[in-house]
Amino acid sequence: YHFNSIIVREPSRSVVNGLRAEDRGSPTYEGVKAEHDAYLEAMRKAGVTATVLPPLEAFPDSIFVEDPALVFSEGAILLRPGAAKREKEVEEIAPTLRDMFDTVLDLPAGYADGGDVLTTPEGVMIGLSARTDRAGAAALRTCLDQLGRNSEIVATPEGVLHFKTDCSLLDDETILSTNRLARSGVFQKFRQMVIPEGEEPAANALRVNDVVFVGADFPRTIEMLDKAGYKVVPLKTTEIGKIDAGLSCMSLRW
Ligand code: CIR
Repeated sequence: YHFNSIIVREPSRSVVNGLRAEDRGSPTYEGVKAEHDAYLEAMRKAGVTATVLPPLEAFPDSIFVEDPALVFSEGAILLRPGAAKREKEVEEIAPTLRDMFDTVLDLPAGYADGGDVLTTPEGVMIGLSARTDRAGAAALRTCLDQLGRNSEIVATPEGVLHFKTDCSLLDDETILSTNRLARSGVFQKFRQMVIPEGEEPAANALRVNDVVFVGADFPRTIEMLDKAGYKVVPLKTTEIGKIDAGLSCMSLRW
């Protein structure tokens, strides 16, 4: 969670057509843009240098740069998103990553979304989901081996979009998790903080340097983290939440 650099992409007007599992109304472009602007400003305040990519009208979900690629200080991996509509986002971000990283690997098989990948000091956890299949997860492990990173394949709870929809890293030994994911036992090696019932989308928090970003709509989670001594910065995620997104998805960090 110590980062110097991030990549973000400005939302396109087409973001109102972003993918969603359940229709709870479309976000507005202005609303998403305001949330994105506030996110970028907060990230910069947390000490990172941002590369800001231009909007892509043809790809409504392309603001969520976390899904088509993975980045580490040792190199980047171009993934293959499991949603057909998002597959070509990889070609769009590839030139930037090739410019910025000496090593850029291609996922050799299967499908994997960056939203299913949680990097921890113990290793990289790859959650199987409707977007990340076994072939993709296994192929990703071979790429991670090449970068010298340990990894393991785990399960994402049924009906949850991404592994990281339900968890985030708070510090070297602590994971913030929904109860449904914590119960599966995947975080035995960690201290776990469990999201209060009813605030499940708060699990997609984001630790950047000394700050933990948390969705502003989740007061009980904010209070819990605050009491535990974390420096919490609430950020609005109401609009992007309508297209199943949270805080980690809007940047690539290294
Ligand atoms: C999608 O369904 O792909 C987008 N509407 C939301 C992606 C959120 N990404 C993430 O949590 N990493």
